Amino acid sequence: MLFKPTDDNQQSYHEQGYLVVDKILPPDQLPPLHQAFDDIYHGIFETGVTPDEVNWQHGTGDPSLTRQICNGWKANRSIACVVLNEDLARSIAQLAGWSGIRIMIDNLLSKPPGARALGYHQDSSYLSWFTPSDLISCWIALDDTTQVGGTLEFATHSHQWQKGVPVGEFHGPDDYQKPMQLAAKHEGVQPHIKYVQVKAGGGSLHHGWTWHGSGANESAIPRRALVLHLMRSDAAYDPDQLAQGIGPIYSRYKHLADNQLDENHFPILWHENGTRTQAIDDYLNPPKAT
Ligand SMILES: O=C(O)CCC(=O)C(=O)O
Repeated sequence: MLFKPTDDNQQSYHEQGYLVVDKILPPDQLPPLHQAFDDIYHGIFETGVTPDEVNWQHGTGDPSLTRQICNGWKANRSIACVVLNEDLARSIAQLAGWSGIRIMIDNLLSKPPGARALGYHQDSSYLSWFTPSDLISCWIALDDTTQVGGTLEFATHSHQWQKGVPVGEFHGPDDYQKPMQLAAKHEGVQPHIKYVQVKAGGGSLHHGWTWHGSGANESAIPRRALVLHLMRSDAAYDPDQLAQGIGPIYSRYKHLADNQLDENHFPILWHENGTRTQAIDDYLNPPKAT
């Protein structure tokens, strides 16, 4: 992994609510990830485990939508090698200023030429069923990205705006910026938009309350991205949120007797005291069949 945050990066991330990074992954890691995306969207799950959310498959998925799979790391080891990577996790934790970090969910997003937009949103308005509810996301471009190609975009400083509730459509809305424009109006500010335009292997990191979304892909090349949504290593289920209902997918991993997050589903990727989830390395390097 190539990304090592500097003090300036940290300051910029906390001020703006995001950081754009030229190089997160080396080029030789891209072809296995492209293959993994292809396999997963064709229903080929290398490990035999189905991802937690399969929102698009070849043959049945709406071709005009951006394709989405959640927790591809459970299905494919090329994805897992990035999502569970300790060096990357350490760098992300250092950027956030955390002493330990765990994966909450990954997202495999694929927006082929002609595919529609993804609506602006704040991740934490969907993903705050844990406490402390701090969230950081790492978005890794697997193709060169451009504004016309529907790259990720951020409203600068918007992590300091009001914490909203989910509004509008995520997949293929007519006016993808509308929820953010309304939020900006409520703040009394004119939004300043930053487009993440990087070479494949670059990307960005953003705060859980930063408004972001992406336009339609009006270019001739695909726009694939691997996204890691991460929480602090000391996060646990929030009983108040559980009582309100957090949906069937992530509540099913709740222990009967306590609120601890199960490390099989939410592994600790790095901690300054060395307590990375032990099973990760066996999972990434299974014994060879004889
Ligand atoms: O890739 C996109 O267009 C949206 C990504 C996103 O919502 C996220 O990284 O949280």
